[in-house]
Amino acid sequence: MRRLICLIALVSIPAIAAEPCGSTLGGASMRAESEHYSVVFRTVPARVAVGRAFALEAQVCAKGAAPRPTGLRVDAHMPAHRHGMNYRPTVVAEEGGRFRAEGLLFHMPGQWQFIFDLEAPGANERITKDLSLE
Ligand SMILES: [Cu+2]
Repeated sequence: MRRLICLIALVSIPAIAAEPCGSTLGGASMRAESEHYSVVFRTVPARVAVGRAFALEAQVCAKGAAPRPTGLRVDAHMPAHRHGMNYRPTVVAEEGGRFRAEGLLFHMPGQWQFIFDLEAPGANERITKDLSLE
């Protein structure tokens, strides 16, 4: 039951800015796309290290007339190994349409994949982005 509660730790995403997606994020960022949404994000610190907790700052933008997303879940896994992280990140909405996920930790080197699950009226979407960790 505890796990279930963590899985649905959704946050509401504030108004989406008209500027280019990710413009409210400082510094280098990664970008991932789905049919209706873009996610621009960066890790804090910028360089992810094995066994070190990190955070993720991101902005979600709707494309065209896509409805504004109402919730977001952040996770990561290693597709080739069929396992996730040992920790469940928490997601907090911030100003300017940004959000911050805390408590990510990649416990082994290899090919990881970030997962952004967006809840939106009528259509949930999953956006993924690979990250290779040495
Ligand atoms: Cu693994």
